[in-house]
This record gives sequence, C-alpha cells and structure tokens, in this order.
Amino acid sequence: MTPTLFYGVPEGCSLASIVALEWLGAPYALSRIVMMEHPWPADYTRHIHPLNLTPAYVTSEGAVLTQSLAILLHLAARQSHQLGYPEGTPGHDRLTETLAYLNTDFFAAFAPLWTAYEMEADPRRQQVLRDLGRAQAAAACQHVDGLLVTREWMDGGPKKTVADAYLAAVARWAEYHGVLQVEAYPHLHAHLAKLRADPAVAFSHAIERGEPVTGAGGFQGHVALANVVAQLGAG
Ligand SMILES: N[C@@H](CCC(=O)N[C@@H](CS)C(=O)NCC(=O)O)C(=O)O
Repeated sequence: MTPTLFYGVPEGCSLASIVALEWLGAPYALSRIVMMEHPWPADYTRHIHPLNLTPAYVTSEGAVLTQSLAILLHLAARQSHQLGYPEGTPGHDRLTETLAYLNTDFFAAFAPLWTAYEMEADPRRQQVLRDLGRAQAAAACQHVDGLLVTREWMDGGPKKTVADAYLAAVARWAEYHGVLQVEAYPHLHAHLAKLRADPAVAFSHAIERGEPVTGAGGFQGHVALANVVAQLGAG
C-alpha cells in the first residue's frame, strides 16, 4: 500500500514528517486530523493511535508506526540515509541525540502554552501557564540558538536531516503562541528562515492550511481514514 501519514492541524509536530516525506520524494499519501474536533474518530483510536495523537505513519507493509522519533528515524534510514546516517556511525549518534533533545526537552518546554491554549476560559490560570511557558520556551530557544552558532544544520552534520524537519515543526510554536520574538535568537531565526524558504517546508505549510499544492512528486493526495483502515484489513 502507499505509505500514509496522519497529520494534525493546527500547528502539529507532524509537519516534520510531511517535510521529511517531501524531501525523500518517494510516493506517500496524507490523512488529515483536525485536532480540536473532539471526539476523534473511533477508528483512529482503535486502529491507528490509541493515545489520539498525531503523527502516525502506516508503512508500505501496513505496519502502523507512532511517535515522531520513530517515524523520523524510519524515514531517515530510507534511500541510502538521505536524511540521516547509518546506525553505528558518529553521525547517527549525533542525529539521535539532537532529535531526542528536540522531541523531549524542547517539545516539553511548550507544554504549558498548549495547555493554556486548550483550556476553557480561566484567565488567571491561563496567565500562570503562559508565564511558565514563555520562560521555558525562551530557555529552549536560547539553547538551540547556541547550538546553531557553529552548526550549518541542526544536528551539526554536513547535510539537512530529519532534525531540521522537526525543528521547523516545533520551533514555530514560540511565535504561534505570541510569547517570543524569534529575532531575539539570531542563529535560530536565520535557520528557521532558511528552512521556511525550502520548497518542502512551504509545501507542508500549504498542506496544513488546506491550500492547493504542487510538491516534488511524491505526494499522491489525501486519503480518508476509512480507506486506510480498510487497507490494513482491520476488523
Ligand atoms: N510523543 C509524541 C507526541 C505527539 C503529540 O503530542 N502530538 C500532538 C500534536 S504536536 C497531538 O496530536 N495533540 C492532540 C491533541 O492535543 O488533542 C510524538 O512525538 O509523536
């Protein structure tokens, strides 16, 4: 079957997996989840992701893979490690270290902001969470800014990798929540500008916005959850 990525809007970390698929250029399909529309489809919970999160990726063999880290490392190994490095090499170690940091500490810095975002109106608690989120996000952006002083790409290697795709997906949250000016972190700002100018990143943003897209050739269109479940042969 055509590998299929379930991505979430708005502003999902799943953007990283769309970018990576687009960079690879091999055939893939997308399936869209509007994350604020509750409840999520029962079939998604039952057959795709029991935790009701995006992304989730169905491989060409019909295996369902969840967690950005697993999906991105799976994609990084494709096509002679176009977006990563062979296991057992220093490049692979540095990439996993970078991705692990971004997927845990960096991602978690924004958790209070997302909690405030989804909270029923309670201005006092929302403000506490936003203040905490601002401080955590600022420290995380400062750290990445420091790493990028000497790095051309996010993992410090000589080529773009899935770590750059993931950074493009999650670092944008600083501005989305209106708590930081990324210009205050000049190396991070420049790196994000470089990534935003990349056709695959622009394509992925257009996909999220529901706009017509022209990709690099791999994108085979959107598929409905029911069709994916039917192809899995799930009962
Ligand atoms: N550890 C998971 C986290 C996934 C996650 O939190 N996804 C968010 C979007 S970035 C989501 O689906 N949220 C759904 C919701 O909040 O209802 C991963 O890295 O894939």
